[in-house]
Amino acid sequence: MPILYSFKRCPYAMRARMALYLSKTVVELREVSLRNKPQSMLKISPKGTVPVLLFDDGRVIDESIEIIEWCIKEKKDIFKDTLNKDQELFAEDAIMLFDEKFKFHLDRYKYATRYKDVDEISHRESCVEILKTMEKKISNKKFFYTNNVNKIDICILPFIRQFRIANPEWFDHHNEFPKIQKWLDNFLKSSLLKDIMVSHKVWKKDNLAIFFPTNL
Ligand SMILES: N[C@@H](CCC(=O)N[C@@H](CS)C(=O)NCC(=O)O)C(=O)O
Repeated sequence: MPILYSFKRCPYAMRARMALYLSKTVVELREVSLRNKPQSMLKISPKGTVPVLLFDDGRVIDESIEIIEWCIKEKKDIFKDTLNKDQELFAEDAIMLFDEKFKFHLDRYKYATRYKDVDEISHRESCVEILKTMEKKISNKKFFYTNNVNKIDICILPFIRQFRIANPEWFDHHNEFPKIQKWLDNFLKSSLLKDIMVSHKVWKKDNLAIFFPTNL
């Protein structure tokens, strides 16, 4: 059985857990403290980020998108709906935009005190600009393009969730991206989110193994 080093609230680990969950891939879950990462994880992935997926044969995948790609390739049809070519291209660009730009501004908005001389409001505005471009493209379905979750949803929604958490009142009353608010709300109410956000104690070497997902 593969081992997943994970951190409950990390958006990258969340998207990897969603892909594993949707593909019904059972893993041994090792909850990590980011301040005290286990040596066994650093040995197989010295860059020290979660998620890290380790297979029985020693193969390691330590990028969240690659874990999702592995789930899609191995288990097929993990997403119920197929996007058209334009939607697929937009989804890929949007995922990159969130990984590269939105996350940068999100960190400086949400954790402004960790950085020197940052203006949290201007970083919040940069996030808003990105959300406004998404607002123009989103459908009226339950998720971004479809009624079932797709790759764009599991990749991006964990970041928007964090963006809201920085100031829920402000987010909920902001009026420039109503469809994005609804999109996030559908995700926050989903059993998918509930099932992948189960809390676990930080893993230690001699602990009993915890399996994820728990409800398969
Ligand atoms: N490109 C990586 C990014 C993963 C990442 O940055 N994860 C954060 C947690 S959200 C992390 O592990 N940071 C290391 C640290 O905080 O020490 C991926 O997609 O898997």
